[in-house]
Amino acid sequence: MDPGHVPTVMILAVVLSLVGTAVTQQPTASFPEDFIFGAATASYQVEGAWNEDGKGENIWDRMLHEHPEYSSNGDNGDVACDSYHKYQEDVQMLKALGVTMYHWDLPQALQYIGGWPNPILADYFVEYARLLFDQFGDRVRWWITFNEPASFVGGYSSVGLAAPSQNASGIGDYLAAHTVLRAHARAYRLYDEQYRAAQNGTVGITLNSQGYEAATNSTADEEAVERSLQFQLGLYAHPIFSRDGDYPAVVRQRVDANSRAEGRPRSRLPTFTHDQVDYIKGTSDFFGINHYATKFVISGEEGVSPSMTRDTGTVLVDTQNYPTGFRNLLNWIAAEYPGYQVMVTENGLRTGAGLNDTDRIEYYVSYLDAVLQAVNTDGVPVIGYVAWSLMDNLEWTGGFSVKFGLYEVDFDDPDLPRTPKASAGVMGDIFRTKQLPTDFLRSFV
Ligand code: IFM
Repeated sequence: MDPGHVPTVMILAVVLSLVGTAVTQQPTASFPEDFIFGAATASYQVEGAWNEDGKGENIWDRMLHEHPEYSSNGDNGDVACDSYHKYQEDVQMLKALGVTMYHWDLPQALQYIGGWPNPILADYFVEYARLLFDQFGDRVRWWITFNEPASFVGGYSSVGLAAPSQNASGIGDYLAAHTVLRAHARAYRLYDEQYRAAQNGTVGITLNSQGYEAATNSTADEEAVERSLQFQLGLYAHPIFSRDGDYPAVVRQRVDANSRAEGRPRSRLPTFTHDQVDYIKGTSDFFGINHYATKFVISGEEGVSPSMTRDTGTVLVDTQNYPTGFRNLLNWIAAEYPGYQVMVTENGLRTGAGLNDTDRIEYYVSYLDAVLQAVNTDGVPVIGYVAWSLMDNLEWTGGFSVKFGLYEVDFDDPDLPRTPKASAGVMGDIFRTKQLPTDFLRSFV
């Protein structure tokens, strides 16, 4: 871990000071006065300066240098949005900022010893957390240990989709998840024991889940929805947020059974000791959730063997932007893990280029309406919402042609100028007024 290159904009959870034209639509729906709004980016996706100031190589540098064919147009994060140098300009787009500790860019040196499937990574992570608490804890109030473990453990289950591109499906991903849960808990406990009293911050984790809806009203497909949620979200959430801790029973039972059927001497899903179950339980001050779309599923089998997909026992029928699916997901989280405040740490729409991004505005307003209904009608304790993303950036192997930004970045211009899109104006208004311009509401399904 290289303190010399600890990024100024490695950022999540930022409160925006967005510029742009005010919207004139009649606001009719209000968020609570203390609701937190923000927009997010991540270090590898915006910073660039990949080998400057003593920064070491990470697993994404390595994968996209060795295999440019894995990403769209051979794009990589060597320069990205150059936020490492343009941070002052970027900070002008923000009012305040927090920090996510790990957003997928593991130092390559740690991948040489196996990466996240190696349990010793938890020791390295806790020392990294200590360094961040020491260096930034006097200014940072919100810490997120990991962003989307369910996404980045995918780097241990397939080739060419995510770094480090290791083909260990159904084994490496579970081992990585196991280490990440232990590493997260250690960072949280470290903060509790040595920093919280003086720094008075909040420490949590961000998980990610699509919505899941049954494609038919059969009991089998309803059960498939529950399995999808438990494998995607419960795998990480149950050990931390549930009353009993440990992996969800259905995950334990299915991976154990499949492992036996495959003739293995042990389950592909590792086991926590009783002490570890107790140690991990309760190690988050809030429930961070990233969400983008909803999947419609039926019961069945697909995917290679072994794999998490096959263990889940579901077949994907369709994926849609479906705000009601988000409202249902928020309700599921509140029912499954009562007592935790929920923070939406990413939500956004991928589009092509263009400043007049009406589809993004409709997406945001409709999804924010779903959040509002979850809060005001259903009583889900959502305390904040962070849009992905502040600016167009490197969408991992999707490259620079996938656009998520409220601000456009012109990647053809060596100066990489930032220009607000129409969505920046509308979202800036929502963030300032805490009211939704409901004229933009759209039913996506
Ligand atoms: O760009 C990613 C981000 O790094 C993690 N969450 C999903 C985003 C959009 O795909």
